[in-house]
Amino acid sequence: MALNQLLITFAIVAVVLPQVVLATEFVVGDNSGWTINFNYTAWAKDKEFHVGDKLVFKYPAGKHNVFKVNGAEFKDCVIPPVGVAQNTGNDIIPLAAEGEKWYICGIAKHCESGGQKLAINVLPATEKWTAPAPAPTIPSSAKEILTSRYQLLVAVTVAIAMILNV
Ligand SMILES: *[C@@H]1O[C@H](CO)[C@@H](O)[C@H](O)[C@H]1NC(C)=O
Ligand SMILES: [Cu+2]
Repeated sequence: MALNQLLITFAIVAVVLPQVVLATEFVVGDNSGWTINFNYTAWAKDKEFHVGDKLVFKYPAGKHNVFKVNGAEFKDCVIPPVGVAQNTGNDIIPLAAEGEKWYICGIAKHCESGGQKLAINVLPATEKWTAPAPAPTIPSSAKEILTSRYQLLVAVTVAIAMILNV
């Protein structure tokens, strides 16, 4: 009885886990966070952002903020007239739609002089693993690790089931 419950739990985890872990939270600037004199173009360059992922802007509250802007405002570091800043110091921005997104800091000349601006391109949502086979075109090494972890989990589940002869 308890054994069956364990196996059912494994099976549920094996199905649910990949869809959970494939939504990535990107801490903007990694350990540097959201700050001046950091090259966010270089930071974003080799990353793939997908619908369903999240950006997390981390900084000491009050020192910076985050405005979502359009391409022209990004280029000229202009704060949008009706824009509302995120300013908690731990601003989580879900990427809800595909396409180019632009973010700037609106404090002093951080954007203009400090280069505190981030442009990203958001790709369609990652394919669900419930599809017959994973798409062969997912290039990110992070996802390959996740895939192999998932395959490991499935293999372990199957092995346990076989050993226990259920
Ligand atoms: C930031 O990085 C990008 C991409 O690596 C590079 O093209 C650009 O010149 C860098 N900008 C500065 C200000 O260093
Ligand atoms: Cu700033």
